[in-house]
Amino acid sequence: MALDRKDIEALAAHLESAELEARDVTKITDDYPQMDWADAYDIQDEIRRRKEARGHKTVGLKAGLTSFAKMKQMGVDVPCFGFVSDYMARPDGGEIQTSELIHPKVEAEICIVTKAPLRGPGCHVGAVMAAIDFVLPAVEIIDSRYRDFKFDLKSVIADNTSASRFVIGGRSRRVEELDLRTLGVVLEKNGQIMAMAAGAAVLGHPAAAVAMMANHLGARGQEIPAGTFIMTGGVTEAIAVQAGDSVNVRFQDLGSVSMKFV
Ligand code: OOG
Ligand code: MG
Repeated sequence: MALDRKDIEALAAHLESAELEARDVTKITDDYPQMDWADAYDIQDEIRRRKEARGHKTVGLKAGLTSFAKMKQMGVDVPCFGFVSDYMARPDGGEIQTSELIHPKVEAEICIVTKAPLRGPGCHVGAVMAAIDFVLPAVEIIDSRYRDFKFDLKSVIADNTSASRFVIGGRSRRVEELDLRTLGVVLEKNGQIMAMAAGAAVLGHPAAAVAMMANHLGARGQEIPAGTFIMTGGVTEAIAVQAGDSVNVRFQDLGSVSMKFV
């Protein structure tokens, strides 16, 4: 740990205020180049503590930068992990207020809900498959608090991996009914196809993102509890949206998820 508790708390307040006021900031490693990985996750944990202290429930976990398309788009080569809160959820087919956001982008994500706890180290795809209760599709709206979406991995981890809004839709399926690797995803904006991919784009298998998350949490003495909603990360690159845009994502066997940006 390179930062002291006072710096961690100040940086959490700084990044969370930027989120809540829809205001961009420069990446925090510019001012704190000595910051390490533990500091980055400690800042994120402090943001989570602040939200929970104000009565917001943490309703899911997310993996980010798990697809090769996303890693390439953002210029990083390691996944990251964050959380989503109750107030970030929006209904399928609903409206997303762009005035509350800085520079939103949409991502198509294969999600799971667990029926058993997962704890690393040593968690693997098989253990994750055994712990999946059901699979469901979602769109994540990311909104980095960093100017022009320019960041490094430590800065984005501290910023709760750009978490902003999410929409769960479509229909859920039992994992035995699906092949998570070949599951196709087509992302449309204003009726035009913007990106497409299959589940294998996420680390070769979306369950690998969950295993990696369990191993990451295990190293910090935490586990993924039963009943956890987990977003495994965007399968394609993220697509920028603005007021007036309609987004519809079709997931093979899981239905579609849509929203309008106003
Ligand atoms: C970081 C968050 C990435 C995903 O699904 O890859 C993410 C970012 O690109 O701003 O949520
Ligand atoms: Mg995402």
